[in-house]
Amino acid sequence: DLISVRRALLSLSNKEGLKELCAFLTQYGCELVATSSTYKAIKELGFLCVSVDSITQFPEVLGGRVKTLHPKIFGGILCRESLDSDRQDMQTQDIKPFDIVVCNLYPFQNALAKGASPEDLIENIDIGGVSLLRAAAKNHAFVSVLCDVSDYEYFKENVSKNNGQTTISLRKELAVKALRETAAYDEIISSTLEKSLEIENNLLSKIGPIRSENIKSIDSFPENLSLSLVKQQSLRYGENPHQKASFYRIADSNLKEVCTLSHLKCFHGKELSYNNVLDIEHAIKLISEFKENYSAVILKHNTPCGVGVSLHSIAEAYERAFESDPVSPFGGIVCINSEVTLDLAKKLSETFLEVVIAPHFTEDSLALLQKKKNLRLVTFNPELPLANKTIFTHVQGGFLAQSANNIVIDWNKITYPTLIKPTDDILKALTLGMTVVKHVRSNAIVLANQYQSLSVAGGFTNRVDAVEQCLKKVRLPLENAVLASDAFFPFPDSIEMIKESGVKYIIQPGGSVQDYEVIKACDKYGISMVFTGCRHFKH
Ligand code: 93A
Repeated sequence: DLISVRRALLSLSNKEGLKELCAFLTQYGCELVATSSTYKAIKELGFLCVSVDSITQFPEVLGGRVKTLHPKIFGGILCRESLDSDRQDMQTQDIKPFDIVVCNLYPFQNALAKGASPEDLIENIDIGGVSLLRAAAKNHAFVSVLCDVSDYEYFKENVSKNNGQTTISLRKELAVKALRETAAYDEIISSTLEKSLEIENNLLSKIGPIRSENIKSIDSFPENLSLSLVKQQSLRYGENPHQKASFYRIADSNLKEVCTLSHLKCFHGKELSYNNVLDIEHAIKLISEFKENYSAVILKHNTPCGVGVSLHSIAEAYERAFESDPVSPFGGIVCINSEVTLDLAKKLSETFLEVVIAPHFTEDSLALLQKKKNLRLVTFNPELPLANKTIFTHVQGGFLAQSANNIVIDWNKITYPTLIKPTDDILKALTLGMTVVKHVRSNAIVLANQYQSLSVAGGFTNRVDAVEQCLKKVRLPLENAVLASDAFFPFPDSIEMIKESGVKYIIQPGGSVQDYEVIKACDKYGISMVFTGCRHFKH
């Protein structure tokens, strides 16, 4: 049941972690075979690699539509060396077996989120990659399949433990993951195409029912865990100086979770405190939702107080996050998804902050920020936090466990119940608002435009107060602003208030028995509302 890693096929749109993976595989003498841009990347990293076309003796054709679709490739993935007849075919047709397939698919979902044209979307439908994953999963008796960067570590750990061999249980697990990946991928593509056909037939303006089966989570949830805890480190004190505190790590290799403290590096400033750890974790979860080139979030007491995105610079993204509420960031923490530049460092220096978290810091930005002795500077790997699939909350004598709230807005499941439909720019604002509100304690309301949050209100025990506070706190103009709500409006009363403010767009889950009244109120005031079908309570 143990298979050596002798030959790997790599075909990757996302090349993160490639260097470490190639270094790992080649140390066991594994031959690397790759498709065009992956081949180039591997060579540039300094590893030996064989191109797919040199094996197939057939060039990549039709602008990349046909890269791997060839019997020498698929034969190598599907062959069973234990079968005489397969071995015979392999010999006569010169088919060499692959032991590993590493493939992540064309990023259809990203293209969709970025508003790609219908032609671009079509080109982002992966054919060969899906087949590679499916073939490797089918032949898991012999082949390991890696479809997700976040599984590389787990794979490497497992293979190291077994002296360069994969176990059948590892290959089975990876196969199931790959099949789920292709199923989810096809689901997105089919519903996107279905919807685009509907638009042509003008069938969209119906109120769709809000069904819980619209919300699918493909994450597996560990039903039976026996957890042991290991003390990782003592913390200076707890939430307040009179409370003692430590950090305990869950020692359960089956859980495969990323441990917050072990993947952060606090390299400057005071030691991390209990509150810092909580805030940092939350900040990283929030920033991970933003795929824009430059995104910045500011948090205070575990609550976002400003979020900004920019296509141009991280300084602009931060400025946008800051200007929406320049009072709250005092003593807050800032997390960004790109390098801290000198420009940004100058802006950060203007405010007293507790922590700055980023994937990197430029040298000149560090020279400036390190002048602040107490300011904690932390680096994190922006890819890792998404791997967390189970959330534990402590209660007296035990833990509550739940699968992570990994649902992102699925625009194919959105319904448009009001007369006016939002424009594309407004869809961006709706997405931003809904993404932020998901990270705010319930009841939560967020006002946003397409570049930034405009006001955040959370922790209210009724929705009317949340709406009222949110509107009251706004400092920037409400032009093209949208209002996002973490759960449905039970009554139309909030809509009356929203109308007074001039806000014309609402995003909310829907699903109230009073939805009809809420929709009627929106239509009466010319407000456009969309339903996501997905509630985001946060306790
Ligand atoms: O257009 S495809 O569906 N045709 C193929 O034969 C094929 N084989 C692999 N796309 C195909 N792939 C995909 O190409 C992989 O899933 C991966 O995302 C990408 C990597 O290609 P490259 O290494 O050239 O960037």
